[in-house]
Amino acid sequence: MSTIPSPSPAATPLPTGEPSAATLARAAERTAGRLLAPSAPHRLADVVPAPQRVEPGPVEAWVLPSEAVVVASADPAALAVAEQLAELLRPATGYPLPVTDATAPEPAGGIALLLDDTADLGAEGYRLDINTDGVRLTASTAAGLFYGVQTLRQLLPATIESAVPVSERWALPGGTIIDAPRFPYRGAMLDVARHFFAVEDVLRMIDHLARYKLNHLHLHLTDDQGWRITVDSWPKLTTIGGATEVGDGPGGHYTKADYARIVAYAAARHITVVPEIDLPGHTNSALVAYPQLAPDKIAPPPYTGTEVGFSYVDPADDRTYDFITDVLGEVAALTPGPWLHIGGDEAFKVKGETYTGFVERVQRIVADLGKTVVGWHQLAPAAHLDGRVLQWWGTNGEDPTTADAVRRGARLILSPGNHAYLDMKYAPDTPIGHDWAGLIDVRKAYDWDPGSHVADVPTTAVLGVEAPLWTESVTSLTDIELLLLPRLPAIAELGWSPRETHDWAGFRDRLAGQGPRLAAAGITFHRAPEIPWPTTPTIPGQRPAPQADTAPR
Ligand code: TNX
Repeated sequence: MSTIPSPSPAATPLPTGEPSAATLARAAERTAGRLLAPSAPHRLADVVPAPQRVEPGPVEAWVLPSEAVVVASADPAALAVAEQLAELLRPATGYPLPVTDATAPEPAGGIALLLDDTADLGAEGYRLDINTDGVRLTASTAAGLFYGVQTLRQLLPATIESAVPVSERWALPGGTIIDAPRFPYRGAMLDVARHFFAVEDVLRMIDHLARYKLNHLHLHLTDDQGWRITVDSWPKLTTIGGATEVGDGPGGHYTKADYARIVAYAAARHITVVPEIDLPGHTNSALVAYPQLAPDKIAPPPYTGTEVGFSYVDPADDRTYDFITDVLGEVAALTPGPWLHIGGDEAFKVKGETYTGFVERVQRIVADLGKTVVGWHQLAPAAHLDGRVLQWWGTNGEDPTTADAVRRGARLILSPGNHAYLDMKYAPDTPIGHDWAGLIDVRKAYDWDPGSHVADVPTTAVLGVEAPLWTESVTSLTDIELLLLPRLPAIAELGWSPRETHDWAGFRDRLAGQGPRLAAAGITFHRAPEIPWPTTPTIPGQRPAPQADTAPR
């Protein structure tokens, strides 16, 4: 089998009158022999995260033809998802896949995307029907269509992830999937403060989130080692506070345009950005830039180590709250999503009523900006405020203080340190990462239930899950991917899939099927030994992806 000789698939549709791509593929196969292992037929249920309901039909119902059209409801949001689908499929197939609209889209031998607000599928649900006539995807919202597209993508052969054309039978299993998430909040966090990451790296991480139907990206924008977002009214936060990071690196920061680019890229993938300004601790970089915020009004030296808990803004000075109002106001104005995360963790030097008084004042600033406050669960003892969300990162589910805050109205995002922390090592020999919360192999990341994890917190108070990636030891995109994959899909499944589908053996096998996809897409992942990874197909013309713990540093 050979590649279709075209470096730019979208630009070179097969001319009419020429043999079809399928004919070409067969001819190429005969003459060149097969370089690729035959693609095993995919089962309709081979999807991560596991869908709510799968009704399999014929093992192979339909093969995407080279002349397929993607037809969508005549609505800009539906057409945008149709275009995203076509963009996903064009590079590997080399097919033109034109996108058209219709009032009542029908597959007609291609793919139809229907936006139907009378469909009873929920805000993020979708229905996918695959039969001999093609693919029909139905949802009440563009987000639902987008998630259906992610499922469809996983049902095609793994080589669909190739950036260059591959000769392949683009076969799909038949049947129906009806799917919707268990929890409304499914997220991951990237700490861009300990080490700064370029916008492109963040965009690539957003792609990984989208693949597994996550819908929130939490950016930890400030910490002792660096301040990463421009604040016009306090410019030295970035010019001085942004110029450092852990170790000797140059740091960096996002301009407002950079941040807007991240927000827009995420929004196009139905992902909401949750910005965090960590207060009152984790603020050394701000104190270096503006000593008047410091309790002793003396600028501390810049900090590039990895200790925590030593810095804090002066809770007794009104100017601190003016600063916070300005900063949160500017960040809120750049952020279309409802959330503002105010940190609150490890403020070891601001105790008792001073701490709760500070938090209550900052919670009100957030509410006055029209945003919903999120903070680490250390916020729990402070007074409740409408809508408040606590991000729980404990390692022991017996937490009466958090349970009490929930009784007073708080909702929880679950990020248990010993299951969901992506900066923990997989095994003692993982080259980067921490182990203070223990080692987290894929099974440990998967085997817990967000709905019942914290004692005396009912499932109804759980907004969802988030996998945080702290970056004290993470310095490159390769590092990010190594720690993210394949644990992110485990956390994504806990956030999306109904509890009844929870099954380690089944998950392990479905996850194994992701290996060739990630490899074909050139994405680094940890070849966790407990997962039965299949042999990765070689895609002609593409460098093999780095795959091991030993990825180049
Ligand atoms: C604890 S988790 C922290 C972070 C560190 C992390 C390292 C949390 C809210 N605070 O400041 O980066 O541990 O794992």
